[in-house]
Formats: sequence, structure tokens, C-alpha cells
Amino acid sequence: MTQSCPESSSKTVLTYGTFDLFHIGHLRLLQRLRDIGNRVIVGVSTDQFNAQKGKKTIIPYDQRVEILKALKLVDLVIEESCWEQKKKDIVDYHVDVFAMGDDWKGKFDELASYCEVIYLPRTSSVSSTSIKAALGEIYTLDSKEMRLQFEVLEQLLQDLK
Ligand code: C2G
Repeated sequence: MTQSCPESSSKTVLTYGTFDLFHIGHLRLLQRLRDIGNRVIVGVSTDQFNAQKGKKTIIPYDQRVEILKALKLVDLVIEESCWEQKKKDIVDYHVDVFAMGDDWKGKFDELASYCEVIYLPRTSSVSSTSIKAALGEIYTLDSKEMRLQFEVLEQLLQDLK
């Protein structure tokens, strides 16, 4: 069954994600979704579903939802608790376009019989994983090394004045 976009300007776009440690890559994706449709729905992975995905999150589910709900780019936030809910969500919310970053390219092509499926370029050089790794490095710095880093930063700030 192919849902066609009704002859109107309205277009509903659906995506899913963890959105842990919300960063510019997430924002740019949502901005592109807003360019595509005038109704953007985001399914946020629950902590339990992330455990199933093998992903450990830093920011708990309710706070990740609150952040997305606060964005004017997002019209509706729904819970993502399993892989299998996408088809029902597409039908229930009359979705015209299902969109994901292209790290998922090809993974959801079977949804093309329900709506348009697109994969958008990921924002390179940033990910929740890289942020966690950077934070991990800071915590492992010993105090002497930390002090040295701060001295370097202070010198840079002086030079910039
Ligand atoms: N993303 C991006 N650029 C980045 C990082 C993420 O465009 N630098 C995109 C991803 O491609 C994804 C969305 O942002 O479309 C959310 O990314 P994650 O929070 O990592 O989502 P993930 O854990 O991959 O869960 O059923 C789908 C899954 O729930 C997706």
C-alpha cells in the first residue's frame, strides 16, 4: 500500500533516533527534515530499546524527549521502543517521508511500500560516541596534565587579547 501525499502543501516526515548528548549532527538532520516537510515527527529510543541496540546512553530518555520537544523544528515526539513499530507509526501518523541519516542507508528500504524512504548525509566529525570518548579522555587526565592544559589555554587566551 503506498501512501501518497494528499494534494495539499502538508507533508509529514518521520525519523527515529537516540539523540544522546544532543549535538550539531542531530540538529542539522532535523533542520533538513523541516526543509522537507511541514510536520516533523521524531521517535526517541527508550533506554530499554537502546540497551537492545547495544547502545549505552548518558542522557536519560525523559530528558532526551524534553530536549526534542523544546525544538521548534519538531512537531511531535513519540516513543521508539522496538524495531518493528515503524510500519504502524507510518500508517497511524499518515507519514509521507521516512528519513534517516545515511549511516542507515538501505536498512529501512522495505518501508518504501508505505511511504517515501530517504537517507540524508550524516554530519561528519561529530557523534555522541566521539563526545563520550573525548569526555572519557578528560576524566583520565591526571591533575598535573590537566593543570598544564589549562596553563596552555590561559596562554592562548592571553595571546588572543
Ligand atoms: N546523525 C547525523 N549526523 C551525526 C550523527 C547522527 O545525521 N553526526 C543522524 C543519524 O544518522 C540518525 C539521527 O541523527 O538519523 C539520530 O542518530 P542517533 O541518535 O545515533 O540514532 P541511532 O542510535 O542510530 O538510532 O530505529 C532507528 C534507530 O533508533 C536510530
